[in-house]
Amino acid sequence: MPHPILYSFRRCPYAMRARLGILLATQTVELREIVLKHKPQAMLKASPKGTVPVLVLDTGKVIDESLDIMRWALEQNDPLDLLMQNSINHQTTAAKLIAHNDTDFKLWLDRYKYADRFPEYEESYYRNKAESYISQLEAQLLDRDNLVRQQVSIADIAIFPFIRQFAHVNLTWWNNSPYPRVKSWLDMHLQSEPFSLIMSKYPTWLESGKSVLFGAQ
Ligand SMILES: N[C@@H](CCC(=O)N[C@@H](CS)C(=O)NCC(=O)O)C(=O)O
Repeated sequence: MPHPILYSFRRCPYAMRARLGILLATQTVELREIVLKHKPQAMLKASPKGTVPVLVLDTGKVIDESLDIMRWALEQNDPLDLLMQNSINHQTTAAKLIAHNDTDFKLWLDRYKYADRFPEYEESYYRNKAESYISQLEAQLLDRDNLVRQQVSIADIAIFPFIRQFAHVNLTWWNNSPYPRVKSWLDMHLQSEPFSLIMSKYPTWLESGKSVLFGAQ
């Protein structure tokens, strides 16, 4: 049986969440590491919008939104119950946190990260806008080690790759920022085994190249 194909880019937070979902769902895919400036024709043929991650199933079905890839993987197998199937309340909280991350927070994160491209305001203005989401995460972590419940859920693995980006814009500022719970939560996920596994380096896939398997073997 051929494995589904995942077009991925190591440093992309959307691709990170997809790889985490696949790994924690114990699925196996053929990983094709791409370069964003030279997207392979085969990927663009499958998904003309040209963003990673893209998953191509053996049925030919294409899933080209990171959250949908996570959900697809976890619907195959979800040993940690990351989807929190028995709690509509938890699912709703997770969906709201992820939606906020993917819209408002991501917008301010990009302006903060590339503040020189948005000279209308200072870097700190953009950081300040993004910080309201970080405060919200800090409040979520008041009574628990993860965002929705004590154990990890889809919300944590969908969101922490973006908070990592936010932290990395100015690590000195981050280390001195008033968000102790978000900092510990981020460190916990960055030091976790799944994160180190999904951040392994793969050679770039060339159309003619050899395939690399990723996930449960
Ligand atoms: N909504 C998409 C967003 C994916 C996305 O924007 N990925 C970025 C890389 S992090 C990308 O591929 N951008 C296209 C480009 O840079 O050419 C998803 O969740 O999968």
